[in-house]
This record gives sequence, C-alpha cells and structure tokens, in this order.
Amino acid sequence: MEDIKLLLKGLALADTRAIARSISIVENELDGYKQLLTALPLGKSTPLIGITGPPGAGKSSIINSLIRLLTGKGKKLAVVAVDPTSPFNFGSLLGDRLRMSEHFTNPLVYIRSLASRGSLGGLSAKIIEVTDVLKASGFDYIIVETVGVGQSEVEIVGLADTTVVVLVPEAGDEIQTIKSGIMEIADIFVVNKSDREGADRFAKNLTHLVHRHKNEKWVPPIIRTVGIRDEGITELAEAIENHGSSGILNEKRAYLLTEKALRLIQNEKMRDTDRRLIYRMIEDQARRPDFNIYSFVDNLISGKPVT
Ligand SMILES: Nc1nc2c(ncn2[C@@H]2O[C@H](COP(=O)(O)OP(=O)(O)OP(=O)(O)O)[C@@H](O)[C@H]2O)c(=O)[nH]1
Ligand SMILES: [Mg+2]
Repeated sequence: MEDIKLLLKGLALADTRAIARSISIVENELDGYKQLLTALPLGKSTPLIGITGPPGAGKSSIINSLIRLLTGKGKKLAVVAVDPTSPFNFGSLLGDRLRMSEHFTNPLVYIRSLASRGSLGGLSAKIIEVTDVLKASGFDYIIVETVGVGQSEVEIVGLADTTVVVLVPEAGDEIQTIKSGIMEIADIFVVNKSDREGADRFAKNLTHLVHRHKNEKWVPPIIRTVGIRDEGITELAEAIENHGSSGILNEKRAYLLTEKALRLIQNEKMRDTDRRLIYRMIEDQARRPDFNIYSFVDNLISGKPVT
C-alpha cells in the first residue's frame, strides 16, 4: 500500500519522483488512487494551455520555444503530450521526444506523454486526473499538446483554460478548409511556418473569418510564428497572458468544471465496459435477422445474458 500522505507531501514540494509516481497511480488506478485524487489541493488554479492543430503543424516546436522563453523567466512548466495511437500518426512520439529533449534535464520542466489508446474520445482516458495531479505540483503552467483530429480538439476545450489552435499556410488560402468547429474552440490562433509562401494571405483570410465569428468578450488574436526559429513566441506568450487575465476564465470556470464532471461520470459509468468484448458479441449477433441494437444494449445494461 502506497503512503498517499507522503506522496501528497512530495507533490506539494514539486518532487519529480512523487509526481511521476502519483501520475502512474491515477493512470493505472493503483491502490489508493481515489484517496490521492480526493485529497489533491486544487484550490489554486494553474493555467492549463491546450495546444492543438493538424498533424505536423508545428505544435511541439512551438511548445519547445515556449518552454525556452518561460523557463528563461524562471517559470515552472509541465508538458503533457497526448500521443495518438492511430497508425497515420506513428512517429509523433519520437518527434515530441526529440524536439523537447533539450529540456529533459531542466529542473523547471516536467515532460510526460500519455497514450490515447482505450479512451472513448480523442484524449487520454486519464487526462483530467493527470493534469489535476500536475495542478497540485506547483507548476506555473501546464501545457497539453493534442493532435487535432476528430474528437480531441473539441475535448481539449473542456479541459484547457486557453486553447491555442496551430495552423499552417500550406492548408492553402482556401480558408474554407478550416473546419467551422475550429472557430468556436480557438482562443488564440497561431499561423506557424510563417516563413513559407502564402502566410500573409492565409493570416489575412483568417482575420476576416475570425471577425465574422466575433463575440464581443474576446476576439481570438492571430499570431504568426516560425516555431523552429522562436519567432512570434513572445507574442504568443503575451496573448496567453492576456487571455488569462481577461476575466473570461472566471466565467469559463464553472463551464470547465461541469465538462470535467460529465467526463468523470461518463468514465465511471463505462468503467466495466469492454469495447472488444462488445465488438465480439455484436459481430456474433448482428448476423441474426432479428438483431436489434436497442434490445442488445438494454440486455447488456441490465445484466441479462446477451448471447
Ligand atoms: N519551415 C518551418 N518548419 C517548421 C516550423 N515549425 C515546425 N516546423 C517543422 O515541421 C515539422 C513538424 O513539427 P512538429 O513541431 O513536430 O509538429 P507537431 O504539430 O508537433 O507534429 P505532431 O505532433 O506529429 O502532430 C518538423 O519537421 C519541424 O521542424 C516553421 O515555423 N517553419
Ligand atoms: Mg507534436
């Protein structure tokens, strides 16, 4: 049995080993994980910055530059990279590792990757718990990198205080290719790879689009960056600060906590649900002409034999 009180003390002192151990306890639901979670001091809210965008847009490069800038000011950062396990994103973990490796020995930075495998949506099943452990560990910022495919970019909004969407000009000046959902989730837009042709036009078109979707409380700024050369990163850090102090977060707080509560309830309810088992049962039963998905689910929930 772990000494949870000792771990909590370790977290309060930002002890790296206590952080790593606590994360692994909540991630794998080891003995004492509930006790640990319910005792986390979450009163002081550490800003959680979500960085999302298409594969290869430069998210890790930008985070790398942000780390350099912010640790240079003595800030302590935790970075969580959610690794998509879908086959076309293979290699991104290695990419993240390499690009942030210069910071691995920096005592001001804690870097951790989480697999999204097994989660219902796009983010890791335990991302809420993991980021809450980090919130109790004395960091000035928590940054979460997710590849913006499918659900994950919508989910990040329910987790992050500030959502940064990274785009690249090569998405074309066909600004319509930007999914409309993105306009709703971005607090800040980054046009990365601004060293490339078409960046001007792209940023200009994006500005038009943002103003069409404008809400009067916060107009998402558009920051042009060159991630590999640290260009635009000071402006990005400023934009993040501005968003944090705009008063919007106070309004957003209840919304974020509600989103979290709903996801935790959902996870709790789905706890014993085994996707593969259901798949196998359906594979077997769907061949029957009288197969009915509603009766199937009813039986499953009420524990009646379904085979
Ligand atoms: N020309 C140019 N290349 C860049 C820039 N920023 C990043 N890159 C390159 O783009 C590639 C992808 O960068 P990453 O930072 O790994 O992108 P990512 O969005 O984290 O990628 P995934 O996590 O795999 O989705 C790398 O080869 C970078 O060197 C930039 O501003 N200009
Ligand atoms: Mg990356």
